[in-house]
Amino acid sequence: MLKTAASTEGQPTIFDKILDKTIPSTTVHDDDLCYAFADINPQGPFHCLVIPKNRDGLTRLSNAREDQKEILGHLMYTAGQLGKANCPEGFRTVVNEGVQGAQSVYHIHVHVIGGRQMTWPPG
Ligand code: DGP
Repeated sequence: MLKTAASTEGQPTIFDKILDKTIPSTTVHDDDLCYAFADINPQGPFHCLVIPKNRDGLTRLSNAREDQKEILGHLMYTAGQLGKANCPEGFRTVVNEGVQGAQSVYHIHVHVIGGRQMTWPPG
């Protein structure tokens, strides 16, 4: 199913509520810069989302500013570490972007999915 861009892009997101604990989540990782939690709709035995604690306009990958390279690197590094720890046989990292990229939450996040054999191409 095609997802549509949220008309509220740039407004507080459901992930802000997860960060401020208004909405409960299952913690996978927590550090000064990012938070990782179990996806509510897992696409594999392991599926978490890695998000920046300070979104700072980073709604989607294409919005990233040059001064956000460090946080982007931290999100990807953390995704790799979580994948390695939880999916030793391999895993997939995904950043959905925009309408055709099937992004539904406009608060940048890296999916880490594993624990099963992936196929290619993705849907
Ligand atoms: P995307 O389509 O790339 O924007 O992925 C958004 C993901 O967020 C999707 O896999 C489901 C997940 N998600 C949405 N709402 C919640 C929630 O309230 N809690 C949790 N844990 N995950 C959520």
